[in-house]
Amino acid sequence: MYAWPAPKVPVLPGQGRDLTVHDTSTDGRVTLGPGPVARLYVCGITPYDATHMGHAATYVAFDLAQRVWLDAGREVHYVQNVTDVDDPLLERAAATGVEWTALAERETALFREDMTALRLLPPRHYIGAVEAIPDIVPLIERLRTMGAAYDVDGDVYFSVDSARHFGEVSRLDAAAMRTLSAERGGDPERPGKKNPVDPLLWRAARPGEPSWDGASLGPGRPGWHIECVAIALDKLGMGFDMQGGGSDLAFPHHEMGAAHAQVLTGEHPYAASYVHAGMVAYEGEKMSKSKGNLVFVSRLRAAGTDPAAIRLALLAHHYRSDWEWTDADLAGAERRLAHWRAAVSRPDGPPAGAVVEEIRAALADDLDAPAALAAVDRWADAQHGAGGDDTGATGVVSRAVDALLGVAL
Ligand code: 5CA
Ligand code: ZN
Repeated sequence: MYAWPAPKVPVLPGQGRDLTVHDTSTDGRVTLGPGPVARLYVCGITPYDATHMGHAATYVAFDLAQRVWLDAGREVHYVQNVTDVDDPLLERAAATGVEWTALAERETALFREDMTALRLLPPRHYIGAVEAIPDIVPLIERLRTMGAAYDVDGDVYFSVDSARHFGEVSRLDAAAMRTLSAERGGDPERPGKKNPVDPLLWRAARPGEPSWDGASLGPGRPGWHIECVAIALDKLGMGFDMQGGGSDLAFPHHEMGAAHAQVLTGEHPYAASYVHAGMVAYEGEKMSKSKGNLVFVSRLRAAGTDPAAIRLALLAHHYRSDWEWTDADLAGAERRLAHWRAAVSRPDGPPAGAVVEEIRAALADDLDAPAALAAVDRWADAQHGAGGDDTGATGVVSRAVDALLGVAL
């Protein structure tokens, strides 16, 4: 499906750096040496409600990764999905009396607008679960032939015990996995399963639910994890550089995805790094569509908030930290944006070389956006007190803030 228009990314003088990130599977740092093309898969939305600050913060984090790679002279092959058929979407559609496809289309359209406003680089392939069904069915059939999948009353489950590396992504014990499985879309209590955390691959058609031809699987719809695996294997192949998403996806979603892919291909690893953004809370709890404690990007935009200020508010927190959104975040970002804009509008002052290198170094070091913002703050402070030598600095700084932080001054 169509993604959204790409913002221009200015090319900067000097040399960008290699990206080092924190990898969940090793709980350590990896420097990604992706060669000329960096391959990135970031899990997309389930489009049953508008983009909130938590989603936006997560997508901005992976946008920074791409900007570091681009600055280092690499090409980025970026893939994102849309979970446009799944239980929460169907439940919301039924509860609100909206046709489920109309709900998915409306919320996906709004997401595109939000991503465009926030100047996120679009994926090269933006693929819906429904679109991917013809690729998903043969993978499930293959897992079944291999003995890695089994039936429970017509539904098909993946056997996690068939995956040699199962557990390597989240490194959780069985009890923790079981608890999280129940909280995050699994059904550990269902009788007839080999392992309580075994995830659904194919859900047989139920009355009143949409279903598709599943060949030997019978009519039904795909499970969640196999959706992302089918898309990632088709578009990126095994061993891609980074699997990204919020920390709530480490288990079960990314764990199961890695397990499916490794059994299917006999290769390891699925991804060279599993990178997870912290959870954004609001009013004391994780911001979530199911809880309804939400601050929407689109609502702030409609109220006249500059999207650049929203982006700066998100960048002020390190992507791996859990934090709580407050109105003060936005007020602080608006002040910072005004300060930076005034600084680049003044006659040239201090040279730009140091600040560009500081932004580069901060982002290459596990996407440390707060450190990058602090570097620009220092430059802007100095600029306000400086004279009027024509050093060309303001142009270089505004291009660096645009290229590396995605903020247009
Ligand atoms: N469609 C699946 C992924 S395949 C899904 O998780 N969709 S989602 O709409 O629920 O979330 C989209 C992305 O936003 C995921 O990476 C998720 O981890 C992230 N996310 C959701 N809530 C928050 C939050 N409160 N803070 C930070 N990130 C969040
Ligand atoms: Zn996913």
